[in-house]
Amino acid sequence: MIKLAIATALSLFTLVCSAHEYKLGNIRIVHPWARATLPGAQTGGVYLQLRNDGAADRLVSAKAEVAEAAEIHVMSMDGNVMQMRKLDKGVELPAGQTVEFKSGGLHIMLVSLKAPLKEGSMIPLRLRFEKAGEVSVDVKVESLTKGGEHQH
Ligand SMILES: [Cu+2]
Repeated sequence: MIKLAIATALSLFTLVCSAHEYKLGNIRIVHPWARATLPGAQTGGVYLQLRNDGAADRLVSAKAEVAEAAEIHVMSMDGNVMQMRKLDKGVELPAGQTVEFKSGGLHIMLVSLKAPLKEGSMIPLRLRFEKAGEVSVDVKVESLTKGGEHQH
C-alpha cells in the first residue's frame, strides 16, 4: 500500500517535472534538462527550448554554479566529422519562433564540472537575454542513457 503511494507520488512528480517551464517577459524557457554525467566527467550538456512570443531577442550567456563556465555551443557536420563550436555572440531568438537546444545541435555546455551531474537532481542555471534580461532556471538531470530526441 505504501509502496503504491510512493510509486504514484513519483510518477506524479515526473509528470509535473517533465513539463516544467519558466517565463521571462516574452520568452518561455521550456523544460531545461541535462544528461547525468559519470564521475570524473569534465563536461555536461544542457538542453531546452526557448519560445519567443515577442520581438527578436538573443540568448547572450549562461552561468552555472556547478561548472567553471557555461558556454553556448552548436554541433555541426564538417564533411563527416562532427564539430562543436562556441557561439561567442550567443543565439538569436527570432520573433514568434521556438529555438530548440538538443542533442547534436545547440546546447549549453557546462565546462569543468565541479561535481558529477546526478540523475534526479536539479541544478540552477542563470540565463541572460539581450532584451528580456536575466532569469534563473532549474535544470533537471535525467538519465545518462536518455536519447537525443526528447519527448514531453
Ligand atoms: Cu559543447
